[in-house]
Amino acid sequence: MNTTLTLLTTFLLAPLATLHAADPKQFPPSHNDAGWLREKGTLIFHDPFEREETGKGMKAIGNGWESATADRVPQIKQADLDSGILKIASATKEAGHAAHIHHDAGFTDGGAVVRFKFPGLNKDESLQLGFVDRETKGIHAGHLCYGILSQSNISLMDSKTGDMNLEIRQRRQEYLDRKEKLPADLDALLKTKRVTVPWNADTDWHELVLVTEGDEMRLSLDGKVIIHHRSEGFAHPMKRWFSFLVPSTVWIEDVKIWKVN
Ligand SMILES: [Ca+2]
Repeated sequence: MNTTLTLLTTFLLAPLATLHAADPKQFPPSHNDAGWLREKGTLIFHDPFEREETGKGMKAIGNGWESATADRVPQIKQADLDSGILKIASATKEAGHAAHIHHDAGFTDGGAVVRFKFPGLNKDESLQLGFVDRETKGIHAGHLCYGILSQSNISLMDSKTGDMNLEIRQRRQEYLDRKEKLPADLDALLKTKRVTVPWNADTDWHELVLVTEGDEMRLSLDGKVIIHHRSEGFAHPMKRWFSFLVPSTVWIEDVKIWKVN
């Protein structure tokens, strides 16, 4: 086999999911998504959380925040507004679901800028944030696409054409129920919908920027693109809600949502 062919074969055999992992050559330090949003976009929502909540439930956060999980445990306080910080502590066990809050967004290209920290109150603190459209059929609960931060890595996921597509979800569930390995074609398909990079979580404040532009999604931390991926679901024409899913504890001090178009 000649060298060209060997290289080509190596390229073709490389796992698809790793091909679009963050490449510093493609995103030099001068590429700044917060700047892109400010320059090209319109600020459609801003919440600095400088107020006190009006009651116990997650809907008491005010300023248009809603929660699909608040009514499961109305007696437990899962969101506390304290000194300009939204402190989320999920009653995951009691509610049978991680705390979920969302706010209207409404863009095709654009994104969110979030100041957050893991307070270090629990092990395995994680944060999933992204976009939802419950008005489009064929997607479980309208889940479109997400950035997911765990203690050891950060992922981007196209759920719309991946694990939350109703046909894919149903087929996958049959194997999960039987505790069987996914068939190769399904496994390979799902791997193209998600990319992951290693990351070490800490308890500092960070500025997170999550954007979609065409079929690309990018996640930046403190001014640098950490991970990006291209997948057809990211191009969904209507990111109707911006949502947080918090299984444990997370503090958020500022949220901005920008529409580029
Ligand atoms: Ca604040």
